[in-house]
Amino acid sequence: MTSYPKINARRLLQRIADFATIGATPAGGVNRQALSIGDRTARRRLAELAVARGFNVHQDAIANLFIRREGRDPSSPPVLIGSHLDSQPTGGRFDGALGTLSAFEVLEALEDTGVDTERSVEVVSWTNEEGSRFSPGCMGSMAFIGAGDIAGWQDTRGTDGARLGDELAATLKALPEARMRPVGHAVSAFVEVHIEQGPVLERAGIPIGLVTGVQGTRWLVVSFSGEAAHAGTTPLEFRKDPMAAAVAAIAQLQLVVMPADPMARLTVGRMSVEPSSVNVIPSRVTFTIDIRHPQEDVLSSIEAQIDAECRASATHHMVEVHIEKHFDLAPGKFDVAIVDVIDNACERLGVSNMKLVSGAFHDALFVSKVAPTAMIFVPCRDGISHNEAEFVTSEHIEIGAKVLLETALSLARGPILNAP
Ligand code: HGY
Ligand code: MN
Ligand code: MN
Repeated sequence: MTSYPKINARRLLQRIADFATIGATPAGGVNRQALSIGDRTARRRLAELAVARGFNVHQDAIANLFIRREGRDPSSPPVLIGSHLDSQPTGGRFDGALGTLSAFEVLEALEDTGVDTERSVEVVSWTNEEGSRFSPGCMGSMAFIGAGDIAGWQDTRGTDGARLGDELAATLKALPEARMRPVGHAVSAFVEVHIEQGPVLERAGIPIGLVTGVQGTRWLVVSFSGEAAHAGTTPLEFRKDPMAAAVAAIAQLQLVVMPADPMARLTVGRMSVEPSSVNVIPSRVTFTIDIRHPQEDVLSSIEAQIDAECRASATHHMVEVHIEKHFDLAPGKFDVAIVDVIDNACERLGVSNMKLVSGAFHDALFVSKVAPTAMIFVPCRDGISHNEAEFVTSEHIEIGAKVLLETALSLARGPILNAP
């Protein structure tokens, strides 16, 4: 080892700017939805960078991408670091990409100084964290821990009508130099850097969040079915209008859920109307509901409220209602020992931090079921995310990567700062 490994901030910032051109949107964000051409291009770019540094590149049957730097003991489970490269349709350039590229920068910093770690260090880019094109989210990490259904997901249709199996095959094919590996392997620890996607760190003026856990998430798809009819000739008493039922149910839920509990989150993010003609009373209205809460029992009571309000509205408007659950992620806690390793890394670096629970779900929550896991948050401007205006300062990007490097060295049993 020539010198102590150091994050090359300029290189990392350049990488982030470079990846932001892949699927770039006119408003400065990215549209790199899972298994799309943009997602494949980003994976390809990362694999090319990895091969150029002599790292091993692997992918599995759900297209999770792994980049490995061998340790002294290749047989011991690697330290895994990383995040995701897929984005929302109008996503920011940092959500996922920051964690994945910071992890790759850690690997490069180790390689730059030839430092030896006992454990191998692997960078991962998880497939379909967002779930915006193909539901559910976190498909890659879910499959990795044996909680997914790769065969069952093959015929899933994306919001653009594409078949998941076809897109997945094309994605795997687009990276021939990535050696295939089985889905799921032993990991000694997993650490993910991510933007907070909320305002807490920025308001506190603290650069690092020690994420102790993640709140629960459920995704419901509600369909009201009525009777298509003429907009001009059908009086109120003859209408079986699913739009009237949907609007009434949503309005009622907005009144009773979040105002009653400041920790509750309820979002109707997507709606489709059939036949969607200006002068036809719809036959069917379908919409999604995303609910979040730190307590699982409260999530269940919110779900029961949704069921009751939708059924009451369906009865009142003489239509049918059908509710499906597409995602059910219980709240979870991260490993205290890994949180401590990150905390100690911050101390050695002289970086202040604070503990917090994540409002967003992350692949780390799934991985925490099979390996000691925790996350490192950095602030984002005004807490804005899932928005093209998402922004992180260069200073916070650098601090996040430095803490990740220090943490990875501890976990991989490499040298650590000011070691006695
Ligand atoms: O929706 C989420 O919480 C994550 O950011 N995909
Ligand atoms: Mn994310
Ligand atoms: Mn996201």
